[in-house]
Amino acid sequence: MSHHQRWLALTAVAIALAGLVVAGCSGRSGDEPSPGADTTEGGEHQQVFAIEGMTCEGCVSTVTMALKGLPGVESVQVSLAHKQATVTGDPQKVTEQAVIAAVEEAGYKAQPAATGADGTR
Ligand SMILES: [Cu+2]
Repeated sequence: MSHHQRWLALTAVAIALAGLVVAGCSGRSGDEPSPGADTTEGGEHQQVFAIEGMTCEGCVSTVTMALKGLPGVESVQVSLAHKQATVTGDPQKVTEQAVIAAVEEAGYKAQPAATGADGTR
């Protein structure tokens, strides 16, 4: 075993760690989404929110993680191109306020998007 190999291995680890830190552009490691204990049947509902402030895929995953951590949320679809987040879950638990608060806590802005033809803004 040469000293060179060990040094190279350590360097590789350091680079990998640095890469992980850079990947989360806002520097926040999202909370692990707690596996929901109760799954409501037939209560699925989609809500669409306009998200402000996202600039890269790192932002997308930050917002996604923040929303997935909310109680009642089943799935989250965040689009950087459309600046939108689609949240699927139990409408009784996933309130607009909860979603907006979670997005703001992650460092972005959210507001309910008009999904119908009437785009009041
Ligand atoms: Cu970003």
